Amino acid sequence: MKNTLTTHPEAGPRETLENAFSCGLETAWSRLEEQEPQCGFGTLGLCCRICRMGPCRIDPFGDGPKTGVCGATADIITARNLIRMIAAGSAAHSDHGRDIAHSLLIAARGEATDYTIKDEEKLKNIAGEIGIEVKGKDIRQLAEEVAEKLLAEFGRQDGELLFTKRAPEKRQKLWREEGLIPRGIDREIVEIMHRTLMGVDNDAENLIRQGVRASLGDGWGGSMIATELSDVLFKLPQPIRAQVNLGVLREDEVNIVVHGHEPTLSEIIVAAARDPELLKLAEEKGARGINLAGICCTANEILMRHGIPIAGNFLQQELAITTGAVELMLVDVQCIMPSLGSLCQCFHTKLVSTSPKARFPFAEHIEFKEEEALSIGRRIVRMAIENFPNRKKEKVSIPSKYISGVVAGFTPENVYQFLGGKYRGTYRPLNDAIISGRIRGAAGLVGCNNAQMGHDASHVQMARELIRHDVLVVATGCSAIGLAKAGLMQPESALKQAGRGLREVCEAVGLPPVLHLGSCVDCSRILVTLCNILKEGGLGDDLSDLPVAGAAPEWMSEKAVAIGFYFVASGVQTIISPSFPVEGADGTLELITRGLEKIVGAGFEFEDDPIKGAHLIIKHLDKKRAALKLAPMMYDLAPSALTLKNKDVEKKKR
Ligand code: NFS
Ligand code: SF4
Repeated sequence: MKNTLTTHPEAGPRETLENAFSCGLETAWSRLEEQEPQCGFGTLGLCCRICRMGPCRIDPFGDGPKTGVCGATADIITARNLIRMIAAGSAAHSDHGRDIAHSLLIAARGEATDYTIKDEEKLKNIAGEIGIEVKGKDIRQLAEEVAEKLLAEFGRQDGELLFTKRAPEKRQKLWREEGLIPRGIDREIVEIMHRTLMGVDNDAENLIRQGVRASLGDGWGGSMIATELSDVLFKLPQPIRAQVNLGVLREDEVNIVVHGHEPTLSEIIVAAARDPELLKLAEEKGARGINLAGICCTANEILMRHGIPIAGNFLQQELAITTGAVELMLVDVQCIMPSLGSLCQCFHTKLVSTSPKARFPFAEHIEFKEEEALSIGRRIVRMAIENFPNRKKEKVSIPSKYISGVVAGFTPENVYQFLGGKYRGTYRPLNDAIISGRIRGAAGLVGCNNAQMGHDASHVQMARELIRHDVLVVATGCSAIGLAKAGLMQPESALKQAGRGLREVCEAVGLPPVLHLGSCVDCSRILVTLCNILKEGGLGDDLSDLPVAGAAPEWMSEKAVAIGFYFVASGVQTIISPSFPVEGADGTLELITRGLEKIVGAGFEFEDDPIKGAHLIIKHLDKKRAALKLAPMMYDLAPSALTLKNKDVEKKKR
């Protein structure tokens, strides 16, 4: 299978893949081969099936049709389809945020007694920030008021989303003047669906502007609410050591894999898996214990807060099952392949779906309700244990050597403590390191991996090239998992790969050069971190002044489109690969690259080569540094050795 070879040697468990193929099983890679060549019209974004006069397609090269039946041009078609992707992505993140807010609400009202408020300080901070009086209220009453007020953000009809106030004044003013401030999270998503209906908004720029507004409702709304309230309910993460990759599965234990996104479920499974009674049952069934591991972003949630090991990212979900060692995989929503159930048929693995929103072929459905959380969690864990004796030894193949250490659990709050020391949190040392040219700037690597591309290879190569050039990397989602698998979040080994300036700073403050900031909704932590850096001073007065950039180098989900857009709309230049499906329309392409830059001070760049992508970032950071008149980089890379560039440093050395 040709695509086997594209699996990144350090990140991807090739044996498991080969095991799957030798058993005649399908995976995303083999199904991709069957799909090839994939549709050229779709890749360029030139097809429309929004109404039933279609489907229509535009001929980009020959003398075929240049408009759809209704007269829609390539620009209109691509812009409509692109912002529909933003709507779907924002809807997913925001529905997640809504669910967390709802969980907090019923926990506060005493209707979901298995949840408690674990971070009272964060709750109080948020309450104060959104204008709720804290004094004299007990914690449950406060939680109820915060949950109600943030839940109202979803259905809000006008005004401005509360958390947009976290953005720098200048950015808020720009959004306001450009009509980009989201009024309500759901409202902007619904308006996309309205505007993209046949015969409504037929101006590519006007469409893209609405896409921007909805994406901001995700980043500074739904996703931010998800992150903030997850911290309140499940505690603010702290740096924690753990392990990643398929080697975390255990031959002698009951393996339960949680896959999906919402921590309301995975948190409960963590608790259930530690239940002494269930541990005893596992022993009785011949297992040495219960091993919980995660896939995708729910994995990041419980990694960040409990150090639960991660079995893999998006492209590894099928591989986890093909190890033959998973007793039960439970899923909730998002990024879950519909293939899992049939794959489980070849093994003893049970697939359990839990969300009323998401059912899957061959899955057993156990509906999750917060009101009965722990008893449902225990039922699922029990089911896994009882399935342990059904494991077929001859089918078990755990690629044990694929395992890496990781330090995860960074947040804007604790990075602040790290940098400033125990008693006085501050971003000063980071800003000073950027200003003096020890650190070039920062890059956020986010998003999925994609069977069309090498498994994690782009994430890993890009991150390595960046840290080599003294760029601090922060990562979330599947990108973070990919980087962790490649050992880049193990400070000891990662620091060796970092440039001298970055290494010096990281060693001094005790941070790794690649920081794990959490799940995909935790991209909102990146926004908050950037605001904090800006507030610290010396690096301009808007987010677009900062020497920072974003990248989604292997994206596949519509959620990544929404994330990319709210990064760009917040002033962060973003490198994307594969390209958004707009390349067949020059006008739309121009709009989301240079056009957006004129409006929000940042745009998209498409680059499939991760090294070239890294250098686009480096070039962008250098441009921002020059505009801020910052010192030249202290150490720059010569072909073979590090050379000193900054004259002051040279003097000092003498
Ligand atoms: Ni986000 Fe991509 Fe999914 Fe997480 Fe992974 S595929 S857009 S990174 S798990 S949400
Ligand atoms: Fe074709 Fe226009 Fe209908 Fe799209 S909306 S399918 S371009 S007729």
